[in-house]
This record gives sequence, structure tokens and C-alpha cells, in this order.
Amino acid sequence: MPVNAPAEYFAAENRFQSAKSREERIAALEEMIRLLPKHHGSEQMHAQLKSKLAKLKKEAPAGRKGARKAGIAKEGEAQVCLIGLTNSGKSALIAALTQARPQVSHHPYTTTRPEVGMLDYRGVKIQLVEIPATFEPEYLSMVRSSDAVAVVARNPEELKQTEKILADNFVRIKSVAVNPWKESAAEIKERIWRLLGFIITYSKKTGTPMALPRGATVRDFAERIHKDFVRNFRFARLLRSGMAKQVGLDYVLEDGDVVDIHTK
Ligand SMILES: Nc1nc2c(ncn2[C@@H]2O[C@H](COP(=O)(O)OP(=O)(O)OP(=O)(O)O)[C@@H](O)[C@H]2O)c(=O)[nH]1
Ligand SMILES: [Mg+2]
Repeated sequence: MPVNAPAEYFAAENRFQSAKSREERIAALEEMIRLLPKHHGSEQMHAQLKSKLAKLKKEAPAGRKGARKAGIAKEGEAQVCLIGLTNSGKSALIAALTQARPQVSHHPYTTTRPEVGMLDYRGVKIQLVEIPATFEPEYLSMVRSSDAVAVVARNPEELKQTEKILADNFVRIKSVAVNPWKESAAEIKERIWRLLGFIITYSKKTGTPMALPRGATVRDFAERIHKDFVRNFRFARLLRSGMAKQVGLDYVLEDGDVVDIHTK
């Protein structure tokens, strides 16, 4: 190897050679391409690796005929993708935060299809989706259309690598870095929630929690219940830290507000 590659490159190469599935091979190759230094002497090597990768990607995924659907129906108030290198702890985190029980294992690339779980934050549902560490294009396009990303990484180096993958693939949505090995699941849950920037308000009549973007008004609240609530709006009675006040449609709500809409 005349190109001065770092040790991680050779580790990826070993993984490539011992890979058992197409997904594993693709992931190892992609990592090799990322880790191979870019200079004149390595151009040919880069070209070879890339054409190998292109060929691999054209092969049909084992065990699945025809097109596979990667899209996952969005459910809940927001969809947050967990993305990170293999073994970073994505599946274990989903298992800790939701009722889902994805396979957790020290074997690399255990998760080969997105795993979904529903996080409950004070009664508000947030969908978590584990993106397989193979970073296939169809999964990355799911990430682009989700609401936020939690980058799961065990150390700064992993974080850097994962962020580079996101940047290289034009994933430019808001994200937070989490380390399940060092932070508790409760802390991570809190930070994912803060990233989304929601407030929770409550309907006086039903007590149902409603997540709204920070800065939302009584009009936003009313619209979410029913369009007629805005059309027939007279005033809203707001309960905030034990105090009641009467407000109009443009009044800005705060986290914890209990809203009672009075109509004509
Ligand atoms: N000590 C410790 N081990 C963990 C933690 N999270 C995951 N692990 C272990 O790390 C290994 C990988 O965890 P997974 O959750 O399967 O990792 P993943 O990111 O989903 O990996 P793949 O789906 O295989 O790409 C397993 O052996 C877990 O038991 C953690 O917070 N602390
Ligand atoms: Mg997994």
C-alpha cells in the first residue's frame, strides 16, 4: 500500500474481507474510501474502490426481491433519526427510550433495516428511527426528510466521522450529539426534546397535552383542535402558573399553559 493510509483504513479493509453480507461490505468499502488519503499517489486506488462500491450497490440486496421500501410512515409529533457508526449503541438507546426491542449485539451491522420506536415525553409522542450504519442512500433520504437527528457516538472521533457522513450527504437538519455510554437515557431524552424546541400546552376540557413550536399562539392551538375554533373564536382563558387570564388569538403561549377556548 503506497498511499500512507491510517490504521483505521486497514481495519476497514479487514472488515471488508471478512464481511458476510452485502451491507457489511458496502459499509466497509465506504469507510475505506473515506479513510484513504486523497493525493496524487492514491487517485487510482480511490477510483478502484469507488467502482467496486458502485458495483456492489447495484447488486440486489440479499433476501429481498425488487425494490424495498425504506420509507417509514411518520407518526407522533416529530420524527427523529438516530444515526451513528456501527456498535455506537443506537439499538440499545431505542430499547432504553421506547417499548421497541430491536436486536442489540456486539456484532457489527446488526441493524440492517430502520428500527422504529415511540418515545413518550410528558404525553407527547416522538418517533425514533434507527438508521442502519450502512448509510444507504434511501435511508439517508429518510434522514433528510425527518425533523431532527440524534448523532450517536462513543467518542469525539466517531462523532466527527458521523458528522462528515451527514455533511457529505447533504443532511442539513438540526442535530444533537449523544453518547449513551456516558449519558443516561433520561438525559438523552431531555436533550432530544430540547432540540425539537416544542412547548407542551394542555386543553382545559380534555387535559390532552399538545406539542407546539416555541412561539406558537392561541390561534395555532385553536387551529390544531378544529378550524371552527378559530372562525368562532371569542376569547381564550389561560391558566398559567396558577393564574387565569383572558387572551386573544395572537397571544403567545408558553410551556405548561392550560388553554380553554370560548367560542360564539
Ligand atoms: N457499556 C455499554 N454498552 C453499550 C451501550 N450501548 C450499547 N452497548 C453495547 O454495544 C454493543 C452495540 O450496541 P447496539 O445498540 O447494537 O449498537 P448499534 O449502534 O445499534 O449497532 P448496529 O446496529 O450493529 O450498527 C452491544 O453489545 C451493546 O450491548 C452503553 O450505553 N454502554
Ligand atoms: Mg442497531
